[in-house]
Order: sequence, then structure tokens, then C-alpha cells
Amino acid sequence: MTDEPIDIGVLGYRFMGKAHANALDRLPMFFEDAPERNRHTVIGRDEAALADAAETLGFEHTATDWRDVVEEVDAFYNLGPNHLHVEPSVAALEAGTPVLCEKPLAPTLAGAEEMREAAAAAEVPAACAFNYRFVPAIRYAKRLIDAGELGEIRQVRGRYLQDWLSDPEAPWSWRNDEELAGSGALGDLGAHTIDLARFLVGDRVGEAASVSGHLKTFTDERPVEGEDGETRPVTVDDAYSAQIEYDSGAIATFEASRVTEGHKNDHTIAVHGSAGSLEFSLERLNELRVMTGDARGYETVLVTDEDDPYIDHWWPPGHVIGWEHTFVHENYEFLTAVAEGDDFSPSFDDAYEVQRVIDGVERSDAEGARVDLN
Ligand code: SOE
Repeated sequence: MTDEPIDIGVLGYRFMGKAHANALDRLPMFFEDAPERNRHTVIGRDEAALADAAETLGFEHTATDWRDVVEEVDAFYNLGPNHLHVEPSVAALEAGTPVLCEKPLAPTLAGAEEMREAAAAAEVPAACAFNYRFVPAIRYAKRLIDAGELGEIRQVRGRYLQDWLSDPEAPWSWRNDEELAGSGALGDLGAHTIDLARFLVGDRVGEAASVSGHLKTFTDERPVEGEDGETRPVTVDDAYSAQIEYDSGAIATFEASRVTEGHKNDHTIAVHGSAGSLEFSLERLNELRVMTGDARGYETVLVTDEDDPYIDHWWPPGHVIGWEHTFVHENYEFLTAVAEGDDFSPSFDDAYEVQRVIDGVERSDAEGARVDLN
């Protein structure tokens, strides 16, 4: 256990940078037993934007090269685009610096393997920021499943639907490029669902044993922002669907899309067993629909009681929490693992298992057939 404040270096300061900086800012007031931490250095390329970000997000220093930071801090947050996940994270781990890396772990399975091996050699916490594991209702669902309330797990059904790329004129970004992102909706959104299923039922169904998948791109090129008339090709999926069979014989059906009109950030997962079912929706993240025992239908449980996961840190029952709170819970657990030298889950090993399924979906789509993952 270290008593010195944990100096944190963060690569990236936009969407995820703000989500994690906000989480760090909440810890003193709501998680009094969280390890002392310090927003030490924020890393980026544009010095002017970086200076603004440092002030807005509360960082003491700025840097334009992660190589100057990863050995100087006590924890390295890699919140950069997917193509920047491998090299900086491996360098930090080789320097003995714990890492929190945004999902998906890497654009490719080979890159994920390199990160997993560096984490195994480093023996410090190496986390992948699958933040939906830190929703109280998801933790409540895992308690029910682990207690056997659903019986033998047979099916998982998950989908993650967004609409921000529905407009073919929505500008091109790194998320549309296979070299930079690895995949589209599959890795960006599907990774969350694949991991969440593994978190909820992995102990009972084992790992994914086979997968068949399909990738679809509806818009093949997109305009480059600020470059009148210039377009770039879209080389990743707008949508994917997949069917998985786990070691136990349980099956899963997953899909995700970034072109589903009318769905903003619609992540749902359902688990069905021999003795019951449960369903979760991110759009109603304080609730869990549960059917167990002799119930004749689903019951909606409001997961905001003081003995529900994390809720005692926040407000009285019924004073609901939101998306941003999952990052507070995740940062609390990660920094506690860093301070106490404990393991952290979801780890790079967990994230590698997600990447194995992503790679399987890509191979199945390319081959037009189901593929074994073992
Ligand atoms: C995509 O728009 C995205 O930001 C994902 O990258 C995040 O992981 C998800 O939580 C919200 O949507």
C-alpha cells in the first residue's frame, strides 16, 4: 500500500479524457477511502489544445510525447485512439508503470497478445476500461447469476445500437479506418457486450468456443472534415452480428450498429437460464428486469438501495445515478489496485479474450463460415 499520491499521466483529453478526469475529480467527495491521486500530466500533440485541456481537466503538466511520461508517473491512462494502444501501454508496463487502457485493447489480436504478454511480465495492474462492468445493476445481476438464481445459463442476447454514423455525410474519422481502429461497431461497441457477457456468465459457461459472424458497411466513403469535397474510404463495419457457442454449450447472439436511426447509446444485454431470466438496458441503467423463482413475469428492480453495489457512496435510495458514475467506480477500483498492488479486472487477459472473439467474428465473416476459437 502506498501513501504517496498516485501521479497519473493521461494520453488523450477528449471524450474519454473528460470522462476519466471527471471521475478522478469526484473521488475525494464520494470515495473518501480512495487512494490519494494527482492529475499529473496530460499528453497530446496540439500544444494549444493541450494547455486548454490541462486547465479544464485539472492537470499540473502537459507533454507532447508519451515517451517522456510513462516512466515518470505512477499510473498511465491510455485513452488514445486504438492504433495508439499497443506501443505506449507496452512501454509503460516495461517501465513497471500500471496501465489503464481504453477498449478495445488493440486493433488486432496480435497487438492484444503483445499487450497481454507485457502485462504478464510487468506484474503490475494492467486494466482495460470496460466501464459497463461498473454499473450497479450489472453487479446486482452478477450476484443473482452467481447465486444460481437463473439456474443453468443457456442463452445471452446483447446489442449495442447507436446512430451517429447514419448520415452518409457524417465526417470520416479514425474510427472508420481498419488500420487505425481495427474494426468499426464490432470493436467499438461489440467489445463492450462481449466483455459484459463474459463478466456476467463466464464463470458458468467458460470461454467462447466457436463463432459465426457477419460484418456490414453501408457507407463506403465519408467526407473529410474541413477538406471541401475530399473523401476517405470506410474500411470497417458500420454494423455486425454474431452467434457464439461457449465451452458449456450455452449460446449468445450479439449485434451492434452505429447506423441505427433512433438509437443513441442503446446497450442492452439479457441472460436466460433454466430457472429465470434478467435484462439490462443502459438507457435505464438504474434498473434491472428480473424473472426468477415462481414469478410469472419480469419484475423491475430499482438498483439504488444502500446495500446495492457502489450506491452507498452516492445518494439515498431512488436518487438515480448516470453513465459518468461508472467511470468513478472504475477509477476507484483501479487506483485501489495500484495502491495495494492487487490484481484488477477487467485485466489485459480479460480484454485479450474479448479480442479473440472479435478476431473470430472477422475470420468468420471473411471465410463465410463458423470458426473454432480453441
Ligand atoms: C462510441 O461512440 C462510444 O464512445 C464508445 O467508444 C464507448 O466505449 C461507449 O461507452 C460510448 O460510445
